[in-house]
Amino acid sequence: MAGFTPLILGGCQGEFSILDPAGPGAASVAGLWWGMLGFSTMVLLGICVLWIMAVRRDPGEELLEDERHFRRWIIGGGILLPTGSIALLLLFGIPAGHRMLPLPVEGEEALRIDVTASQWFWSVHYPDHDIELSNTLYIPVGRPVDVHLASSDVIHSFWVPRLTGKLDAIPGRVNVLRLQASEAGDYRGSCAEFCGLQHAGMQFVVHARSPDDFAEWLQEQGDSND
Ligand SMILES: [Cu+2]
Repeated sequence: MAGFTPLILGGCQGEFSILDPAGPGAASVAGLWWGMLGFSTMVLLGICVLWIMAVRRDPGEELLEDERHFRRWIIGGGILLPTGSIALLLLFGIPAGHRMLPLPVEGEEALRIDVTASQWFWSVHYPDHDIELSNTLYIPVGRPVDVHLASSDVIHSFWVPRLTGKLDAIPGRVNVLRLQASEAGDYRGSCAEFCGLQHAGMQFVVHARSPDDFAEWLQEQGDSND
């Protein structure tokens, strides 16, 4: 255990870590992950206690086979515990999912970026600014961004672990994913749905820039498009 722990914890950091969030969507995913880890640890400990009690029981001990005893385990452990666990998960899971939806926001309108996934690259288009990029997105820090996701061939999945949850790009339809960065930086993203031989190489980068730097970048792109 002592040998494996550093190896396992090594996965908590890095460019693809959901446990190092840099945006509100990713922060709620990370919170949910920690909650689930805590809850599943308690369930595991409970099972271990029952297992130890069963192993240590004297074989000659008389079993309590009355109906009340059975009912307590079946209703408590088989119905109430799973129902309560699922309800608790939904209570925290639904708001986390809402942060990925393109819901109306107060203040500045969300920036729209159209992203089309193809084997094996990402085409990026800013419809309001007439900018085309590939495998790269630029976004302003602190402003919600709605990524309109499409696919030109098979199912792909758009995922920037440090910014928000993942969403599938499905041929024939457009799915919308809300993402937001709370600090400037370069965030790596990847296709998260196996889509063919070069799937592992289907990566991209989201450059989050301060609003001023982003406005400057837009200006430069406008110049280079003219
Ligand atoms: Cu893929």
